[in-house]
Amino acid sequence: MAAASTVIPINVGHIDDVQELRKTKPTTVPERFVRDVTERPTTLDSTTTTQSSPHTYIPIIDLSKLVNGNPDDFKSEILNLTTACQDWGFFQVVNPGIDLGLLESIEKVAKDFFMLPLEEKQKYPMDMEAIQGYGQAFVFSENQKIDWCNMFALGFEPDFMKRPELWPSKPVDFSETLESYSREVKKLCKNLLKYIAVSVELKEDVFEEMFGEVVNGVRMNYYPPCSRPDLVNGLSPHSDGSAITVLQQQGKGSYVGLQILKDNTWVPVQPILNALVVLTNGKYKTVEHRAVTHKEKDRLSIATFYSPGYEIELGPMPELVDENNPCKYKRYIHGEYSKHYITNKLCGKKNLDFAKI
Ligand SMILES: O=C(O)CCC(=O)C(=O)O
Ligand SMILES: [Fe+2]
Repeated sequence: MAAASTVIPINVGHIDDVQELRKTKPTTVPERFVRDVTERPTTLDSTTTTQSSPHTYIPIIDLSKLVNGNPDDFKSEILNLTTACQDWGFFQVVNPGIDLGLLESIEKVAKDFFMLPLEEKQKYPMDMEAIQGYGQAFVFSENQKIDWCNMFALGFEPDFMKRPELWPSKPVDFSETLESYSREVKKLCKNLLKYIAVSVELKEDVFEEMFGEVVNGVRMNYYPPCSRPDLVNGLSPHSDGSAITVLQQQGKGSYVGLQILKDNTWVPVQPILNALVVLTNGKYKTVEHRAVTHKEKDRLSIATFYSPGYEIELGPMPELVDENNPCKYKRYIHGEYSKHYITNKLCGKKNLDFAKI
């Protein structure tokens, strides 16, 4: 999600809408979606792996223990947070302080939107420069392989990011639901950043002060079933360009589609509310992740990205740099990084090279 920038003429070639493909040619996967052997998803048996297996234990943070837990609970949950951010760059949040009904409503309006006829959705075409609207994003050439996914992305903040012409009139309660949802998720992001600051022994409002006028937006991803999930990517491996991402995965009737890379193994993540974290001079990790598809089932995910203002200069926090932890990242203006992020295809953690010394 980023501000519109100077127009770079690009030819992305013909992009099939994956939902239409699924409707009209359910057994066909066009060549443009078929990955080279090295890029194909490997661990596809994700439905059988659960968190009960110690190998795939994924950190869970109970936000209620941080917000109103007793001092012992608070301390132990901060320690959990530290481990989660250091070892994984990822955790699932339980008791996120968001009304369950709202989580269900946003899923419903998002799904209803994707189920509209193509002509209706195409009233809000993807602006590839800004990554807002409906369709495919992160495509930069006609030779580039594309993901088995439809996206619908919208910016909220700052004001100039909001593109009212891309907010759909159907379903009728879409905008209102998204407004309420994003307000609540923003509160969650602020809260998480506060506790992340505490976990690295910084002042709790350090990020809030640093971030200025935050950049905030949502991306809804819809993955229709695919006859050959072994050949395609739902969403290519990447790390997010935000400071923090809150990802809601479809709760019911779906499959385990999100995978995160841990010690060179793709680990499936059972759906709960997730958060992905970056930004502390390599002390805390950014996690590489991807989405895979399923032969019979579809899947929806809703990612909210929360970032510092574009004009803010970012760099390693001086408090986290010393002889033992030398500076690994340069200082840069966040808007420049954002532009770099959205003008390159999703490719593992390659976008981070921009910030490295
Ligand atoms: O569908 C998912 O679980 C992943 C979505 C994601 O990583 C993103 O939108 O950046
Ligand atoms: Fe992501």
